[in-house]
Amino acid sequence: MAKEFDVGKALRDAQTAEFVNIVKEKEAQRAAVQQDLDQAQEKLTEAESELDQIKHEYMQEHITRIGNMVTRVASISGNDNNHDCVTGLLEPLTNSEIQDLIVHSCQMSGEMKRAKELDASTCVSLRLAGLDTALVWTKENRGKAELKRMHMNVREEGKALADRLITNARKGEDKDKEIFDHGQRQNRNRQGKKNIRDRPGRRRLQEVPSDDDYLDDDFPHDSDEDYYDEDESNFDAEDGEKEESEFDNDDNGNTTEPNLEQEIFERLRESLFSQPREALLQRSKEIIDGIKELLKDNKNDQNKVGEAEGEGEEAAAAESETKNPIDPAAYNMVKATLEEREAAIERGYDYAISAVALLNSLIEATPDQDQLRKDLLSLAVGTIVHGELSAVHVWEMLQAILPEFHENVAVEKEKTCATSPWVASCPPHAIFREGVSFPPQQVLQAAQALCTTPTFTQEKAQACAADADRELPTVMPNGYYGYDVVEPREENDIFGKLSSEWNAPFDESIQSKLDEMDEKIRTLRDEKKKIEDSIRDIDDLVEGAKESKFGRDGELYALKDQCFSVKAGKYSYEGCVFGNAAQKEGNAKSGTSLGKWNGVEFDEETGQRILKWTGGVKCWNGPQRSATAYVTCGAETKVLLADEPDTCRYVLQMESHIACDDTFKELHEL
Ligand code: MAN
Repeated sequence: MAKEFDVGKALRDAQTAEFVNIVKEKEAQRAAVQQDLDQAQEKLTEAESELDQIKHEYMQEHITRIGNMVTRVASISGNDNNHDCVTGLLEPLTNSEIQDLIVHSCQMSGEMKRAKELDASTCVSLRLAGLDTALVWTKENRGKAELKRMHMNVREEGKALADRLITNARKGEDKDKEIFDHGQRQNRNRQGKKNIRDRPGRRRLQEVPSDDDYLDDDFPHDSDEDYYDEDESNFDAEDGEKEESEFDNDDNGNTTEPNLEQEIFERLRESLFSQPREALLQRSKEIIDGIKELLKDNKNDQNKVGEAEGEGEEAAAAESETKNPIDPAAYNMVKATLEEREAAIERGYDYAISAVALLNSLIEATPDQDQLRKDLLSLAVGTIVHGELSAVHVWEMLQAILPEFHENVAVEKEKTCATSPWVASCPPHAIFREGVSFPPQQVLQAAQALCTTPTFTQEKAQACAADADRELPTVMPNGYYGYDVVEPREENDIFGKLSSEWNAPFDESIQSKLDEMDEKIRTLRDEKKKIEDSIRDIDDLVEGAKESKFGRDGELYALKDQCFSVKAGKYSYEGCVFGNAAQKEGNAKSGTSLGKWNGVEFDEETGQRILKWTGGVKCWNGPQRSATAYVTCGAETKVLLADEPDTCRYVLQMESHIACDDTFKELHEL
């Protein structure tokens, strides 16, 4: 024992002396490392503000550029000689006409396939247009939203806006998830429609012809109520219903509180622009019901034929052969096409309702009339650009919005399968506002091109042929009931050209500067983190030494992160100093955790060091596993024995030089 003690004590003395030096050294380093940290922080702050500056400049440049473009496009005094750019598009319009243009632009872009893919029920193009002019809206709720005018020079606002603009410029519009999440997804239309159709005395826009003027008299107005019954029952299963119900009619059938959204919707669907949409929805319902019925009958007939053949009753078979054969595939195709158009129209309404809500909040928040006018111009151009609308779309909208054109539209009294409110506007003509010809030349030219496209009129004829005698159509051409499926503009469209200028490719020098700064900041952050880690190590050591974390004399420091193990029965037990303890079966690499390091204690009576691990894997019907090692003096560090005196409580017997101190010497009278 004396020999073991001497060897152990010599090693222990050397190591504890070394520990004192290490602690001193680290303590001395502390100030210098702190300085490194301060410097790293300074560099990082500098780089971050440099990055902010670049972003800020980009933002300012972007917003100024967009502002100039809007002025050029909107004003009549623009450069007329350049046929590649639209000018005079908005100045002749009143504020409310511009608002209508924005709303219907949203409606049209909502009807596009892209809107379906985005799955947003907020007018994405209007919100993107807002970003381009420092306007941001809060989430919409029940037809309301709040406008936030971002002040570029208020630090956080400017930063947020710049980041959004740059994200969009880098990744393209489809990536701005935040915007898409700003709408509600409660299938408001279905619910709204049901309520609206039930409600007596609905409000009308004055200049709009009534349904009765517009729609074919054969339409079943009276059965309107059950128009959406099917959807109603679907809706029951969806989560939006409860939320919506407080605005529903109460038990007596009285409307308790007006639903703003519903009102907006009501006005929208009665606008002249929505008339072909409403007409198609009505006719579509009729056709889909008819097709369902027809296909059902047809199936029954076929079954009868089957039975008849089976039973050999030739008379019955012969009878059903005399009926007109029908083509279920064709009818199913018509049905699918109509359902697609219905869904598109509903999405369009979603977008348009959103646009009204956003514009209402803009008007509310902008008492300054000059500012409001400026905002409306930017938003109108931006919504058309971001919404992928074409010159023909703009022309169509203007036909519905400007009273001067209503005469054309109203001429079409006899509403048929081939009716389009815009068809009567061919050939397109200009009007005069404040002595200026309107709409701009390029828009008129696009309309002219459409009017002279043979398919434009041919399609209508085809649609009418299909609808002859009000039988169920077997083809569903575009333009049926005046509704043209809304497709994104072609690239060579005048607004396509505007769009490529608007969404100018992210300047390469800015792009590379941003990338460079990002990389620099990343490196600086890594450096800073490394310094922080080393400060934490120093503090752990210095503080740990003071708190005897490494034993009374720091003797445990030399064993830091070393593991010791022993075999006992079918298990082996392992304890790591400042690490974990585990029980392993056979030669398994991993095993059952017996706990994490929980410190060292000194037993005055025995002179032993007590190492503790706690919080191991929970024992079935018992405590969490834990391990305790009793270390007594020995020349070599090793585990002698392991035992489980109580279930899941493990005890190790160890020897190590760390326990070869004066207490041990005295106790054993060495
Ligand atoms: C395992 C081992 C034993 C322990 C039992 C408790 O078999 O960890 O040491 O006693 O579980 O169920």
